[in-house]
Amino acid sequence: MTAPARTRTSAELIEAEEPVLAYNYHPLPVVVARAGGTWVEDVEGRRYLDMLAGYSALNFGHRHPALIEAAHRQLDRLTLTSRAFHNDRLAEFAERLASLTGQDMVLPMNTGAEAVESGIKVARKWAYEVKGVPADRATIVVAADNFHGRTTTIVSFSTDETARSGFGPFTPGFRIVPYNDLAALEAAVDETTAAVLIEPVQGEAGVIVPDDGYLTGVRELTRRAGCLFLADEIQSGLGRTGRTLAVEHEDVVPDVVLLGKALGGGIVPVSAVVGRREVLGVLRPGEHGSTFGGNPLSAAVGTAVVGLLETGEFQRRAAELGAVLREGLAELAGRGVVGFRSHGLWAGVDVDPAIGTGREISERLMREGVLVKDTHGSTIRLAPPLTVTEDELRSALASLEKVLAA
Ligand code: IF1
Repeated sequence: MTAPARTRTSAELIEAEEPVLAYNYHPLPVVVARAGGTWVEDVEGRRYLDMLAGYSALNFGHRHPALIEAAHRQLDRLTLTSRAFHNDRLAEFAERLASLTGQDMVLPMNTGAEAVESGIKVARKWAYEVKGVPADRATIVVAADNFHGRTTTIVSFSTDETARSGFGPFTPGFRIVPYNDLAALEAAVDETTAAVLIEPVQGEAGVIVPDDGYLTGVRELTRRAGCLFLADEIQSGLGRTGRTLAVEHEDVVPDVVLLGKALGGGIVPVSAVVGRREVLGVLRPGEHGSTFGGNPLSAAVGTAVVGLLETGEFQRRAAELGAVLREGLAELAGRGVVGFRSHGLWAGVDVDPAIGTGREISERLMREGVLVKDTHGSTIRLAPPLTVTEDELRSALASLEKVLAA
C-alpha cells in the first residue's frame, strides 16, 4: 500500500501555487480550508473573523443553512439544462427577483462582469430601437474611479491604470465624468446617450457614498434626457447598505439594476440584469445568452437568496449593526483612523499612512484573527457578512484598535 499523501501546510500550499498559478492576485498569506457563518478556518485550524465576506458575495455568511439546503436539494434533482430547454426552477426565480427589486423582467447571467456587459448591450440596443440613436453612435456615460469588472469592454472605461494598461485596444462609446457631480453628468449627456451607468456607492474606489440627492438627481436627469439609468448594485445591493438596493435610500427606481455576488449565496456565481419591460424586452432569441445563465442550480440558490431577503431581516441587521460599525469607527478617528465612509455594514477606512499601508494593516489584522482587504493606499474595506453578531463586530473593531495602537 502506498502511504497517503501527507497533508500540505499553509506555507507549502502557498509555495506550491507560485510556479503554476497566474499572478493576477496577491492574497494575504492565509490558506482557508473550512468556514461557517462569519468564521473561516485555515489549514492549521486557526480561526479568523471574515470581515470581507467575499467582497459581499457572502452577505449571508459562509454556508448559510437555508442556502446549502436549497443547493443540496437541487444537486440531487437537476443541475444544468442550458437555455435550449426550459427548466422548472427559472420561472420562480425570475418572478420573485423581479418582485423583490420592483422591476418587470430578469436576464439571468453568471458573473458580475457579464451582468454589466449584458446591461451595456441591452442599453445600446434600446438606444437604437426605441430612442432612435443612429447606428453605432450610442454613448454610455460612466463615472471616474468606477469598478464594474474586468472584461475588455469594461476596462475600456476604467480610470484605474492597473486594471487597464496593457489591455487595449479599447471599446469606444463611453464618456467618463466625475462621480457625485450632477453638473458634469448633465454636460456629458446628449442625444446619443443610451444610458448613465454608475455604482450607487463606489466600492473599489473606497466605499464612496455620494451626497444625498445625487441618485435622485441622476434619476431626474436621465428621465429628462430620455436615456436609461443603469445602477450597478453588484456590490451595494442585496442588503449590504441596510436596504435591498442602495438606490432605495433615495426611493429611486433605475431603469435597469445589475446584480451579482450575493445573488449566488456564496455557492455558485449568479448574476442578473433586472429592468423595465421596455428595455429588457428589446432582446430577441439568439441575440444574447449564456450556457450557464439561469441554470437550475443557480436558480434554486438564487431563489433561496431572494427568500432570505424577502424576510427583511438581513436589511434590518445591516442597518442596525451598520450604526455600531459607524460608531466604532468614529471612536477610532484621530487614533490611527484619518477618515472613513460607511453605509450599512460596509466601510472604507483610511488609516494614517504613518502606521502602515492598507496591505500592512490587513496583514497585522490577519495575525489578530480578522480578515479584511485593502483598496488603494492606506484604505481598508470592511464588509462583514450580514449575519455577523454585534459581539463579533465589536471584537473586529477591538482588533483594529489594537493594530492601530501598536
Ligand atoms: C476582482 C473591487 C470588490 C463590482 C461591481 C461589477 C463587478 C464587481 C460594483 C464585477 C466586482 C470585485 C471583483 C474582484 C474585486 C472586487 C471588488 F475591489 F474591485 F472593488 F468587490 F470590492 N460591479 N468586484 O464590485 O463582478 O465579474 O467579479 O463577478 O476583480 O478582483 P465579477
